[in-house]
Amino acid sequence: MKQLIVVSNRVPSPQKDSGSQGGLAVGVMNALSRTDGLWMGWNGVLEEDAEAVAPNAYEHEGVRFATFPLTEEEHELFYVGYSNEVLWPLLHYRPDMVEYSRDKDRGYQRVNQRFADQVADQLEDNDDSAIWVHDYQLLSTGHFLRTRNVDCPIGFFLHIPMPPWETFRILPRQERMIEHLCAYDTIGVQTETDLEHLLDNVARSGVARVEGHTIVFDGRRIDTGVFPISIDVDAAREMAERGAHSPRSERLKASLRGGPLIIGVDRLDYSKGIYQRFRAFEQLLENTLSRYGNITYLQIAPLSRTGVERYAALRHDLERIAGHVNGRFSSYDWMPLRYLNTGYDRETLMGFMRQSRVALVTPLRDGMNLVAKEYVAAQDPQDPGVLMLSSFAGAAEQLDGAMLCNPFDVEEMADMLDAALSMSLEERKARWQRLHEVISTHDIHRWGRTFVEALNASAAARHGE
Ligand code: GDG
Repeated sequence: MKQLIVVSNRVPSPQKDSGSQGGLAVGVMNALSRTDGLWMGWNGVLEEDAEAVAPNAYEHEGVRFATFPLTEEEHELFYVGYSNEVLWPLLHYRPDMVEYSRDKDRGYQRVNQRFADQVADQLEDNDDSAIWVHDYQLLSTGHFLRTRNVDCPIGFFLHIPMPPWETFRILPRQERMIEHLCAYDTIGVQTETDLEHLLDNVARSGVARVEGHTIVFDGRRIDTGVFPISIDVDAAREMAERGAHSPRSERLKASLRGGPLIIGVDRLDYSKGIYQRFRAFEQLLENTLSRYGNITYLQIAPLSRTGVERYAALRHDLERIAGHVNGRFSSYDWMPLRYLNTGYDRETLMGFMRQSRVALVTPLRDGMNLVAKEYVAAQDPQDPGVLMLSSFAGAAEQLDGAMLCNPFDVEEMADMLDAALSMSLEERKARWQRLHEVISTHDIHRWGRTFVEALNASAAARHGE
C-alpha cells in the first residue's frame, strides 16, 4: 500500500489542543503519524461557495492533510441534523431523541457524496491506496466512492455503539444505510456486542446475508471485526508525570486542603451521564459528609455541538443541578462541585487525572470511552486511583479491574463512590495492575495496525490473491 487516506468529518486543527476535538482525533493522529498518511475532512469552516473551493493541503506532525469547508445549509442538514439529531441519539439507544426529516436525510447523502468526490479527486494511484473512513457522519461515503469507480480497499470504523435491531430499525430507510455499508471491504466496531448487533441488523434487514463474521452482498464479501480503540499509553503517562508538577496542578492540590479529589472529563453530551453523576455526588455528600471532610469533585466538560438543541438543554440542566448541589453543601471556604466548561491542554488534564483518587466515567452509553483508559495510564503505580466505570461504556468489556456501575442507579453509584474513596492501597494497586496490563497490550498502535492489516487482507481476498 502506497498511501493510506483517512477520511473523517472533522480533522484536528493544528493550532488547537482544547478538548473539543474528541476521541477520534486523538486516536487517528497516533495511527497516521506512523504511515505515509493523508487525512481528509471538513476544516470546520462554513462558506457560502464551499462547493467551489479546492481542498486546502498542509502538513502537520508528519501527516498530510487536505481539508475543505461546508456550506451553512450542508452543516445544518448533514452535521447538526442527520448526524447529530438522528444517528447520534439512535445509535446511543435514545430513539426518543431522534428528530428525523427527509431534508436532513437528503443533506446527509449529498454531503457524503461530496466527501467521496473530494477523496476520489485526491487519489494518486487507485491500485495502491487504501481508504479508511471514520464514524457515523460518513456511513455512506464508501458507497459514493464506489460510484466514482474507486476500486481500492475501503474500510469503515464505527466509533460509536451499534444498537440492536429493535432500535436500529427505527431509522427510516435503514435498508439503504445497510446497503451503503456493504460498499466497504472491512467494517470495524468497538466491541463484541456492537459486532453482534451489526451482523444481526444486516441479516434482519434482508439486504445481505451473513456467514459467520462475513457479510455477503451482491457477490461481494465484507469482513467485520472488533477493534477496540485505545490510547498511546507511554505518551499519556509521560504527560501525566510532567503535568502533575505543573503550576496548575500545584494550585489544584493546594486548593483541595488535604481532601480527596474525584474527577470527570467529558465532552458536554447527554450520552455521558453527567447529570446522573452529579446526583450521585449529591447523594454521596448526603451519606458521608462528616466522614471525608472536604471532598472535591472536578468535572471538566468542554462544550460540544452547541448548535444542537438537546445540548443546550443539557447545559441548562447541569447548571441548575451544579448550583443546587453547591448551594446545599458548600461552606464559606469550601465548594464541593467544580463544574467547568473550559477545555485544558492534554498535559494539564493528565496531571489532574494523576492527582485524582477516583475517576467517574459513567456514560449511559459510549462506543469505547478513551478517558477511562487515559485515567489508568495517568496513575502513579505506587498510589493509583480508582476507576469507576459504567458497564455501558465499550471500555467495560475490556477493563477488568474497574469498579463497574450502572449509571442509571444513582444510589448505587453513591455507594460505590464511597467504597472507591475508602479502598485500601493494596486493592487499588491490584486493580490498577490489571487495568494497566490491558491498556499496555491493547494500545493505540495495535488498534491502527490491526485495522489496516484487516483491511488489506479483505481487499486481497476480494481480488483473489
Ligand atoms: C467518540 C466516542 C470513543 C476531553 N476534554 C478535554 C480533552 N478531552 C479528550 C479526552 C479524550 C477525548 O477528548 C474524548 O474521547 P472519548 O472516547 O471519551 O469520547 P468522544 O469524544 O465521545 O469520542 C467514544 C471515541 O470516539 C474514540 O473512538 O471512545 O466512545 O463517543 O481523549 O481526554 N482533551 C483536552 N482537553 C480537554 O478539556 N486536551
